[in-house]
Amino acid sequence: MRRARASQKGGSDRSGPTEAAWRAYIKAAFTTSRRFVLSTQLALFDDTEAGPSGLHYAPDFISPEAERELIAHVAELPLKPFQFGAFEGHRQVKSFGFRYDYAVQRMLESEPIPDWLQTIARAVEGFGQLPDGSVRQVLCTEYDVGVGIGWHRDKPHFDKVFGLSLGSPCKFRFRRRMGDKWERFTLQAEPRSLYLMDGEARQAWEHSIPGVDQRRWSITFRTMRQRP
Ligand SMILES: O=C(O)CCC(=O)C(=O)O
Repeated sequence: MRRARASQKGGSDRSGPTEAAWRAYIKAAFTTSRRFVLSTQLALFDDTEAGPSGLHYAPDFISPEAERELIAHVAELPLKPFQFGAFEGHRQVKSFGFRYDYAVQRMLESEPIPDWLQTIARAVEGFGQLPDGSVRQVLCTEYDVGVGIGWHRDKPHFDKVFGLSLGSPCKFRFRRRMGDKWERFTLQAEPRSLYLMDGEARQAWEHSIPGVDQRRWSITFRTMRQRP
């Protein structure tokens, strides 16, 4: 598996990297990841590996410094337990752009995607070879130790789903039914990595994350399939 590493140019002070330095990290990540995805689209998780088709993975998509910056932003958000109708999940979330309301079973507009997420959203779109602005929904999630997410497929309103892992690794598990058995695959999603679920990985396979060993944050970037 080829690796793409973001450069760590640019200074930082106690308040974090400057905007210019931050853009430099992302530009580096964008450039290397774009090359990465172009050169490995067919090789990564191809027939020689048992992974779902449409699953792409870029380790080290952002630098450790950019990771710290993003975690600091997410930690400042008014995170709330994930609401699943009458039930409450253990993970803490904040949605931007749109949010699916399980109580009314509809996609609702939510706060606009904030400025601090725009640069990374552009980099993610670059990775997916999508036009700027394709990412219309962003979900920031915090998983405390022992917290995970159950088996599911993302709502059909969404199309491509990208996930940036921050803070600690997780086992990103996939399963799909094959007759009376489950076909399974686990991606070890390292901190600072980005995954993309498209095609079968998105439509045919379910995914889940078992309880994490250390606190983990993720930022999920989604394009829309249909206007809600
Ligand atoms: O934390 C992640 O990377 C996955 C999040 C996820 O599957 C979801 O919010 O639907």
